Amino acid sequence: MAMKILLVYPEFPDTYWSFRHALSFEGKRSAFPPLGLLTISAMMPDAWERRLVDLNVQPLKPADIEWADVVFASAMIVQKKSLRRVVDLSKAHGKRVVIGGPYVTTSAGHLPQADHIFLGEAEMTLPEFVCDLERGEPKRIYQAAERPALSATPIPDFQLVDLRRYSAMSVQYSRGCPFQCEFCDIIEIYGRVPRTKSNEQIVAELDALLRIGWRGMVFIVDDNFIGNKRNVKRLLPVLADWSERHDHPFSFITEASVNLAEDEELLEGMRRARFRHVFLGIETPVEASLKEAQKGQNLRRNLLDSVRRIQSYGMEVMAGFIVGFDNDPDEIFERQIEFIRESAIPLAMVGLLTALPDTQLWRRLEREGRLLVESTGNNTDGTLNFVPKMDATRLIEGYKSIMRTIYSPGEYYQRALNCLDRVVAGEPAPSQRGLIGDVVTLSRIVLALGVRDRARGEFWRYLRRAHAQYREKFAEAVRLAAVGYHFRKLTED
Ligand code: B12
Ligand code: SF4
Repeated sequence: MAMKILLVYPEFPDTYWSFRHALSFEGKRSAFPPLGLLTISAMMPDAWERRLVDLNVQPLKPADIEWADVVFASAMIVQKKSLRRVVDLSKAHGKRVVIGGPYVTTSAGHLPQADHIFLGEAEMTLPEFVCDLERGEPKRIYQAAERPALSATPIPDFQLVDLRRYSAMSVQYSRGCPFQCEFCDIIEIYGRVPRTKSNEQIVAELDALLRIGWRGMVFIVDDNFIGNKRNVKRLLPVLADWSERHDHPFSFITEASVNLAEDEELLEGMRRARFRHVFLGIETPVEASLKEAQKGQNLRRNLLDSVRRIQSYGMEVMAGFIVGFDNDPDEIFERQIEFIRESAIPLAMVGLLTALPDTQLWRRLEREGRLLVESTGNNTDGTLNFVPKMDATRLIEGYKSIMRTIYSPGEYYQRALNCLDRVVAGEPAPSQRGLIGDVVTLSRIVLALGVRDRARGEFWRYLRRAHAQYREKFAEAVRLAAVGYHFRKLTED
């Protein structure tokens, strides 16, 4: 039976992660495409016609819904309002609606009225649903019995994506993480035994991206890219050789645990394969808080040394920081600011500790009677969903003071310069947009930051220093200025 399938990705609120103010310079609408939907699309029968509407790059038109037989939607908690609107609208058009993804998996209690609900990863359950639907007996709930081997994951349907709208493409190598951080929902959703794809699968995905014409940044969206060190050490040389053979069409960005800094082979492998950015979960420089968070992997070496070591392999370090641990001392805000300054991490994602559903933290706070409400899913919106040890008003004020300080123009530009100083230059990063596109982007940035912005004096001083001292990294310097502008705008808002 041929079916028309509409895949809908709900809208994100405007957060630090949306990169909205920086993306507009590039003429892009969103940073990354919705890989979960592209992946489930590839599990559907070839005869089913598929379309993607990502609300972060285009509106959902009534005609799109009218066209479809079935609407599939995926969401994180932070997209729950928009998901509800998508479901209601599709139901109002009389459509069958299927939902899944991390929000649906972790919050089964209060979901919108969809016809079919997928809990967990869909590699085994979606084919079952397809059969049930074709037999006319689809179930309401599909619960993955176990976490599937990623050999069952098909090449995502990248061709559904309008490449012009995104600043990077995504691939996934592994799911899960071996660590046990108390606040983390990754290990609850995807497990503590990292499962990886084969080298052949990854190469086939990169080939697919190349075939549809992508050039530029590729985000390896793993929870912890080095979760399975043995396998990743086998992948990295393959990745480097593939890049070499294809004249380096991509540079890579990923997420990893801090113990990356301990492993020379991994660092060298990532440098060769052209990893340019890595996001680390640093969380806090306070030892007692790291212990409380069960983040032993961050206690093994000096954290500042670890960051410096990774930067010396040509990777800009981005990192997550958290305030609100029970063990945070009174001077936590100054200590976080100091650490971020000294580590030369331009993009520091600082958040308030959040109890996500069904995490170890959630369970502890529930036992202690400290849970307040379900999380908004956005740990940077200045709200708390539990009773902290520190006075709540003080905590929120302190959090805001960190953001105001680290994204003030002087502080940010200095950090960006320090980062340029430490990150050893690699070959120029490939660009999807070509020279003319790059010139247009540069003019937009100069107009916004160098003419209209009240901090234009600092911008020009920064550019002059970057040009004089780090000429070979000038494009990177401009990119950092643009992203810093996004963070400052949001902080001011
Ligand atoms: C890439 C990524 C992002 C990208 C988004 C890219 C995009 N457009 O999708 C960026 C960097 C922007 C991002 C941001 C955020 N993210 Co994010 N992100 C991820 C990450 C690392 C990978 C997502 C991915 O592509 N996975 C690959 C696909 C294949 O996996 P999947 O989505 O789970 O899909 C499988 C199943 O779930 C299922 N499925 C999924 N959808 C559907 C739908 C249907 C109908 C069906 C049948 C099945 C199904 O089938 C797939 C195959 O098995 C995940 C972690 C993870 N491992 O998934 C976190 C994750 C999704 N993010 C998370 C969070 C919290 C955020 C932020 C709120 C962070 C913050 N603190 O502010 C922000 C919010 C964004 C915003 N603007 O406000 C949480 C969500 C928690 C939750 N329970 O909702 C996760 C799980 C990680 C975490 N614990 O921190 N994120
Ligand atoms: S290292 Fe990151 S992904 Fe792994 S358990 Fe800790 S927070 Fe979760």
